[in-house]
Amino acid sequence: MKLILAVVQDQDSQHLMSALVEHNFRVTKLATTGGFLKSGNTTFMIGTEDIRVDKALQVIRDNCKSRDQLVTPVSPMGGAADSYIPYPVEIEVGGATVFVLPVEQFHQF
Ligand code: 2BA
Repeated sequence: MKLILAVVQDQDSQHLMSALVEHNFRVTKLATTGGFLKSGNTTFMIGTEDIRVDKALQVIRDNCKSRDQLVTPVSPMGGAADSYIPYPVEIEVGGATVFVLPVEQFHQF
């Protein structure tokens, strides 16, 4: 058995949840916060048999898209802070960041 942890953008979370349930995956959805943007994202916990991991990855890939986002750096990189004019820079936030972990034991009491 594997545990899939997938960090996705909030905008994709409802579609992804529906698609996973439609494909008979058991899912837990967590409200999370990205360390870099310090804004909300969504993390899915999906426990599934090894043989179904590829299907889960496909459903995630099909329902999550990457987007460009403007970010204003908070402070200059080693320069003088008093003359610093913050310019927004564009970064690409990925469709999904996915970890696949082995599950040693699974219990439901
Ligand atoms: P955040 O940490 O808020 O990062 C959002 C986006 O900011 C990242 O998109 C990346 O494009 C950029 N970014 C992050 N750290 C950066 C840095 N040190 N320098 C420059 N740009 C940086 P993604 O890479 O697609 O990540 C989306 C979200 O997935 C992350 O939100 C975080 O919540 C999670 N994540 C990504 N990699 C992770 C990892 N190795 N471990 C745990 N969570 C991760």
